[in-house]
Amino acid sequence: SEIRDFIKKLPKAELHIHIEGSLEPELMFKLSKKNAIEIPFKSVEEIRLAYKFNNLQSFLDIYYAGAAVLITEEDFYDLTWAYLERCKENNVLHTEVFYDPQTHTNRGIDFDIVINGIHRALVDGKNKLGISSKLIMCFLRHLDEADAFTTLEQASSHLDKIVAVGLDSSEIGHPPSKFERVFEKAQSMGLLTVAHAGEEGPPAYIWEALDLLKVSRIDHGVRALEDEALVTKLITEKIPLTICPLSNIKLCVFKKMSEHNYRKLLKKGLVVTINSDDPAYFGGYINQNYIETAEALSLSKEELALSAKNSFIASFISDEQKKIYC
Ligand code: ES4
Ligand code: ZN
Repeated sequence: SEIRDFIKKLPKAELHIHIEGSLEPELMFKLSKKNAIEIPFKSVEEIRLAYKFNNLQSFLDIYYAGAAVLITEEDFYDLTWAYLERCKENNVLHTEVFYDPQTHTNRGIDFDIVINGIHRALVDGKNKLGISSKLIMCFLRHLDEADAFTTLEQASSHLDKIVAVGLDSSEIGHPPSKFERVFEKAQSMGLLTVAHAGEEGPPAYIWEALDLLKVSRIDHGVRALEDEALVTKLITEKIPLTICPLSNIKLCVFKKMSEHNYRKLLKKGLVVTINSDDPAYFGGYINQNYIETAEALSLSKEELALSAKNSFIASFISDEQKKIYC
């Protein structure tokens, strides 16, 4: 259709993608055999059929189990390279990639193996595909502060490869305040900060991310609409939200796409962006997210173009680069 063609041709930046969430069943199956890691599935089809979630936690349990097939630097390279090829297909010119070191270090994989494999693919992505990128290291919020400090320490010899720290995993019960001191340390090391907040958790968690963690962006943030003063702050201070529509449907944050508040947020003047989150698990890469959102909410071409423009504005590229893209 016309709107699909428009979306496919639109130059986009992606700002909310977990690299472990781009692990397609085919690669998961292949790596499970190569590395002799047992997964509770007998075929690629069986893996896909298991992707039915009630909430964030029911997804995370499967996501962490899947990530266990990643062992060598080459595995992390191949995972990242496969995602970059999808970027090319989706006309993503710039991507800011999350990864979760603790998912790997806590099962005995060396911190350096993970970051070196991902980083090498990102460098090749720039040289061979022309896709620019940044890497964001996320802390798993269900783990404790000390574990996050250890992870930050491990990152200290790789600061040239990381632009920011983030906060992900199980939101409810693990408020941003739990990581105030870790984020303060990260900032003292020259890193920017972002955090998942207001996906399942209350607006109070978005306030904490802003006031305590000093974030440049809120990941998800769809529950901000429940708090009028918060919406005013996000608009006035131009704090971007990285929204993941298909993720929100698959994890039952909204019952169906026609009930998603994306258009309402956009119309209020928030700097909202459309992203894929965990595309191998949630039914599509960034274009699929744009298409399904556009169709369900009747987004106009202008609204789609604004969403794509927002993605560059909200990115961590230099102002010089932004002038070229916007
Ligand atoms: C995630 Cl959708 C989502 N929310 C929180 N943490 C995550 N890690 C990977 N996907
Ligand atoms: Zn996410």
